[in-house]
Amino acid sequence: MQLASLSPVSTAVQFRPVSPTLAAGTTATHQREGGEDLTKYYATAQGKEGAELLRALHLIVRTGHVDRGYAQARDELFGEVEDLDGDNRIEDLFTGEVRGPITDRKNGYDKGFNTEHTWPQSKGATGIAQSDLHHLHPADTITNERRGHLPYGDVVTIDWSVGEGVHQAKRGVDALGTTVFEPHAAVKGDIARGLLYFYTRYAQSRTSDFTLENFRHELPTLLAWNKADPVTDAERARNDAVQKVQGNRNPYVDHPEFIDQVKFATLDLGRD
Ligand SMILES: [Ca+2]
Repeated sequence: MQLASLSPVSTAVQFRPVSPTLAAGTTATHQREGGEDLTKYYATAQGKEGAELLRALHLIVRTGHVDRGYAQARDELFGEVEDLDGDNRIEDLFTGEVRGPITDRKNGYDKGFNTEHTWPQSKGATGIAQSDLHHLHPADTITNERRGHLPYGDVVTIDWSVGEGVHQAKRGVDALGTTVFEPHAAVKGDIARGLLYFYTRYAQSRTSDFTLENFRHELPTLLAWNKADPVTDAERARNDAVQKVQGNRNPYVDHPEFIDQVKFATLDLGRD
């Protein structure tokens, strides 16, 4: 018997095991680093709903948010926030493919990853928003080019895809005839909660390029994706890690029920 035949194929595409999901609407009970209670962080949001809740959440997430610059933010992303178990292996946002060893932005690029802005830079992710890790993720460079600045959505007719089965990401036309991009299922809720955060953070303190062009089209899909892919412990841990470097949290990861209480579907989203 040749021992070589028993060696793992190092070039095979690798994925992490699926992590357990918590029920949608589950309230976070863990403590923030340093022991400060999440209840205190969200105190001014309690008892509010609709536009009033949205305003309260905007003020909460704006407070203490530090702009470290885009270069540092991406090093934090590749070196810390996306590698919480410290195994130096990073996931592609779109398919879940795992690559490594990656310890910073530079060797992330060497492995074919760059940084995906789920709210595109061309739609207003500039200034402090360009470096906001709540909506940034490592992604395969080629797949990221295919997504470009398309809205996210459910593809009905595929014109391009990568990966297979539950790990497939695809581009194509949605039920309304708009060209959209659809990532693998396990990340749909994460993207939705990140984009709902982005709207909450920036729609009321806009960058000069800010536009709702994508968000208006995406919103019904994001609300559905939030339900279909509930918050996981890994997503909560990521929220903690992002707070550690930039000073604010994603409320919709801590309290998914806020999404229902804001009533996004009937909200006046504001000017485009
Ligand atoms: Ca998920």
